[in-house]
Amino acid sequence: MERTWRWFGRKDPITLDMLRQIGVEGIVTALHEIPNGHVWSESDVKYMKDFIESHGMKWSVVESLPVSEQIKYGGPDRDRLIANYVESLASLGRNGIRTVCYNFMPVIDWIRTDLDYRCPDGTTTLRFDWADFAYFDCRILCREGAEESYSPELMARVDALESGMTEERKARLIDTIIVKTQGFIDGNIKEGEKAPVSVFRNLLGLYAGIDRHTLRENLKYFLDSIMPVCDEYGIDMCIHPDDPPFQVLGLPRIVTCEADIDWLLDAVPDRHNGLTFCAGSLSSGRHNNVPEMAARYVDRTYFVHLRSTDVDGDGNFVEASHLAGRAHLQDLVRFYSGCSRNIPYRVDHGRCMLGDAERPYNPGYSFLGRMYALAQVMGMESMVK
Ligand code: DNO
Repeated sequence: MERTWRWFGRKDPITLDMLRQIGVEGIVTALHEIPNGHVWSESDVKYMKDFIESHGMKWSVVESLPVSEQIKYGGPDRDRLIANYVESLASLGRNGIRTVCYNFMPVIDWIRTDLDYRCPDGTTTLRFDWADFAYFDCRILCREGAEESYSPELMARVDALESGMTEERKARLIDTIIVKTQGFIDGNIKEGEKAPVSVFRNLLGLYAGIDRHTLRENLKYFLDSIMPVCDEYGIDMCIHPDDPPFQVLGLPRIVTCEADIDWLLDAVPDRHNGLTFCAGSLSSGRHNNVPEMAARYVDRTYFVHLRSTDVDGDGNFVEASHLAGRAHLQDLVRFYSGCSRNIPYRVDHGRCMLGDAERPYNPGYSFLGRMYALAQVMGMESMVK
């Protein structure tokens, strides 16, 4: 396995020199300053690649080359945006960068409801709670028909939350769900947005009438259009599973389980249509058996995210230690280390610990917490070699 680390570019408070010291071999990054939908030129890609190489590492994986919403919902500008995407892939290909992670989640990328969940040992981690999420959906977003998406028991918990709800808590929920987790990954809503909820409502509106079937067709259309450039340069496209792997906010999500992944790999059988095996995202759906899925899809897996979760009886989940939880990272490390291909992996997310909270890190992307998790995974690797 190739040991990589997600680095957010020159603005990242974690420097490439620091990463070399902790055993990182490859960098996972993107040209974050280029707006979504614009072309990544060959020279911009080269500049970043040279910068990374001048620090003794390589640019191993692009995470992400973002897919514009219009491509996902099939808007009038989608062919132009796909042509731009193809051009960006060609720029990467000409620079020898051949692993690209992306996702096809409508409107909202990964979702959490608490970014500072306190663990018994004093560290903090990320959590998703259904009642908080349903509260956001039904009482803040006020999405039409939202209440029908939830069970009566869950709606009773939403009612119970109402009594203790303050304006400050509401603002924190909004910030957590649609701003803080989204802005830094080139999402739709940037930090500092004055009216995030109404921007978000408008975005949801774009998907009116787009069901699972149409979203799948749009994904196939996109992949069919980019496979020729991927074949030409040998680029592996690695879709990131939906996080969490279930339907939310009335939006279709189509990379949540084995049936979805089977469909995706069969619909576009070109071997450059592959997966980012995000153990953490998949583990937060109780329907997924992560080690079994790793084995089933290994031939089309070109990038691995190592992270784990604990899921309770109501489906709420919390990000677990990398040594625990339902992803069984020890089994995955043993399995991937035995593969003939040197698949890049990165430790995904980490606890906030030992002063991480005082630094301006993106949620989930602490330094000490991730370094600690990386050391745990390196320990696993050394035991199975
Ligand atoms: C969150 C990340 C995701 C991921 C994208 C890939 O921590 O795992 O934002 O990078 O979904 O496109």
